[in-house]
Amino acid sequence: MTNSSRYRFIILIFVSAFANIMIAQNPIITDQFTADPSARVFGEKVYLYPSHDILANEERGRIGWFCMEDYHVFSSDNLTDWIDHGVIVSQYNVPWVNSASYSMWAPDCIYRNGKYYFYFPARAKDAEPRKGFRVGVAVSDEPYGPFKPESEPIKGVFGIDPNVFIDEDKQAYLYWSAGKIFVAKLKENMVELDSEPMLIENLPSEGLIEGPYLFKRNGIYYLTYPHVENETERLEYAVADNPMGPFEVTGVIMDESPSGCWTNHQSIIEYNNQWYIFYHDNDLSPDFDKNRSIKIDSLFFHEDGTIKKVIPSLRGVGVTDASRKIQIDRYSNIRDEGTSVEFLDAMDTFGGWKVILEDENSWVKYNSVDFGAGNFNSVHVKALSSEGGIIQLHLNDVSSPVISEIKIPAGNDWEIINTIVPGLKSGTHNLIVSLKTGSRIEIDWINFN
Ligand code: FUB
Repeated sequence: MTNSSRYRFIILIFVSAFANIMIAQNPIITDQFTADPSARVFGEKVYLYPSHDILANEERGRIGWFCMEDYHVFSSDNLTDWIDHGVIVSQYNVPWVNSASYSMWAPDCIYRNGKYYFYFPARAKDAEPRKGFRVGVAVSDEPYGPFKPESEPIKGVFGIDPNVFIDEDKQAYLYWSAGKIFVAKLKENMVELDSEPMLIENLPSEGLIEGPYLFKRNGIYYLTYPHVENETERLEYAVADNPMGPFEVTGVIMDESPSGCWTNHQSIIEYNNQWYIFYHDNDLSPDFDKNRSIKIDSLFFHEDGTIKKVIPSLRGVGVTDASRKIQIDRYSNIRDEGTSVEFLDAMDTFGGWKVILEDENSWVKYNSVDFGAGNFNSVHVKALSSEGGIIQLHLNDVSSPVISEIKIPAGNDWEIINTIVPGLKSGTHNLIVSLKTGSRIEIDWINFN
């Protein structure tokens, strides 16, 4: 171990003692359901403030509907390793919230004058059942808390999905939705409106619109929002040269999910000179779309400032260290025939997925694996094959030379197979796994040593 890797290892152990670390591609949080991601760059890190879906039952919430009792915050400095800092606000510690409403929907957070302001919707104590969403604020000295909730919701705001934007002239704006999108100025104290709520006009008049998220790039204000144009939500945007409009509907950022997940909800940030979109789908709960999971993909602009449509990926973003478990079921590309992805255990989806190679010549590609200085000389593969077979590894492309052949023994249990790989290259490469012989090989992960 070099001094710097020893130092990183010690830090990792130290942080692990206080928070839960996840290493994941898409979805990025795999030990709980998360939705409505609001990502923010604070200092050197990205902080993620999502909703926290749980499953309603006889004792909590409304069966078959959204059920959320609290919020966690997550942080990362590489968009791959996420630290869960735990619960920051819950329905049990906000004085004005109905603590049996399980209605803590999409939040947001922003920094101003040394404080972090966390905005969240919830049903108020005095509201009619299933109605009465208000928006509250909790304040902290740090992005990960502790957050202290204000005793009352923001006066004049009735609705969900708060989003806050502070312009270069320091004026803050609060956006929220109530079937349509509204905006008002915020006072410098960030907890009171400084103007009457205004309906944002010129957005689609048919179909629910919610989840506003505004960002600015090159002087253009982009108002992004989920909208039901057809049967489920897709992500769209409108642009303006003023944060309060008038906005002009400009395009679709992401089509409806083929999974059928009825909602989607986005945030868009620039981090280390790359733009990213955070959104959600129901990857970990394919049969129930109120238990969702957050994903990230890169976002690009055309020369004229319009947004290129994002095709959701499983691979997500970031570079994966070759020594980590490379989850090739989160592939960047796959041969259509003779390949499939299934949960390792359909009864416990938090356990993740496996890839199955069934046809000779079937392959799966996982991009951006970092082999460092080229000091790796063996590979571990966790695999299962009742009849056994041989898989091949290639770097960069499936037509590139085979760097290793790995014999998977016949058996009915998962095995970790270790194979020497001499002369592994340094640097960052795509990793391709192909089937040479065998009728069905299941692979959980691969890593290099
Ligand atoms: O998470 C509950 C609601 O679903 C959010 O507030 C909406 O934006 C939609 O994602």
